[in-house]
Amino acid sequence: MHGAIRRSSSFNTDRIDGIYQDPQTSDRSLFLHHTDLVDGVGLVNLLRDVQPDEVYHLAAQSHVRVSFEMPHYTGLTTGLGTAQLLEAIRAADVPCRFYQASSSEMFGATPPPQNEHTPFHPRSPYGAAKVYAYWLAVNYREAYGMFAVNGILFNHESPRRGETFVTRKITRAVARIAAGVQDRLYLGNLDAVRDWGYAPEYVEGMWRMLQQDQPDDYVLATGVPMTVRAFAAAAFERVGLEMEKYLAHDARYERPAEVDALIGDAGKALGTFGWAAQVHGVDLVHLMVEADIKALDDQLSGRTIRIDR
Ligand code: G4F
Repeated sequence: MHGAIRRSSSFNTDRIDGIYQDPQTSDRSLFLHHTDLVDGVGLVNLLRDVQPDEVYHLAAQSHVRVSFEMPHYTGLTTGLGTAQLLEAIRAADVPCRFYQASSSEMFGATPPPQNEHTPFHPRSPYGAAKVYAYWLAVNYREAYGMFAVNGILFNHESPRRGETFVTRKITRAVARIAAGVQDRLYLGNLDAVRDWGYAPEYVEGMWRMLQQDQPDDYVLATGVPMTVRAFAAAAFERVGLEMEKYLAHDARYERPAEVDALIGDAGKALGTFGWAAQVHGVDLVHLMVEADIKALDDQLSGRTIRIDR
């Protein structure tokens, strides 16, 4: 397996600690390569060297709020970066299957339930860039016969979720408040409804999409709605604390335009390759809170060792 990572002056592989292998490891099965979506020639060279069977295009500026602050950069990476990668595959002449990480953010203002036939109405520069990338994948399928697939994934979470997305921000804060190392949790809009699933199940769904005989587009979702407020309440409830004592509002976390409700219908994925989400709602909240309690406990007791690489 080969992975592409951006160069950083500090270590940036901690979220793949579980599978990371040092370059000196014999029988290595994971190879990481520095690259970037804006480096078109580098992508061509990498694809030519690696000759992948499958390419999972997950790279993006993926934070919706940040996309309002950096609309041009978001368009360059999330949108045009997809064009770079698709062209690089053609230039390297690699007959691979291509997965495009499309997003439920593309549905934006269109009311739920959302499925593969729902019109797009993005509400952020990020959503608009993803719509462009979605149609590019469809276009390369139709124009060049590429095995290009759009996975339209609703929010998928896990203990590895980045700390600035709302689920992890909440579960991490709850663990810290319970341990007495944080006083308050500041959030924006509590009324937004999301369809939160468990990321490992979604990754399996992505792989299944690329194992089909024909390329197509699929929604992955739980179909179970939950507000940000209900997610936070379940997290505080898990540690026996009253949410109202610790939760505060900060308008900085609100967006100029909000996506009010995302609730997916994954019936096509179920009918085609038997995929259905198992983990959602309060079970997902508790799983993430418990992981953050353990991570904090390891950190506070000095058991966490930063791995140098
Ligand atoms: O966790 P979020 O930032 O995720 P969002 O905007 O739904 O986007 C995520 O899911 C998409 C799939 O639908 C992906 F394409 C995208 O890359 C990303 O992974 O925010 C969820 C909701 C929003 O309505 C937001 O307004 O939570 C609300 N919220 C309230 N307070 C907050 C906060 N979001 C964040 N990040 N931080 C807050 O303090």
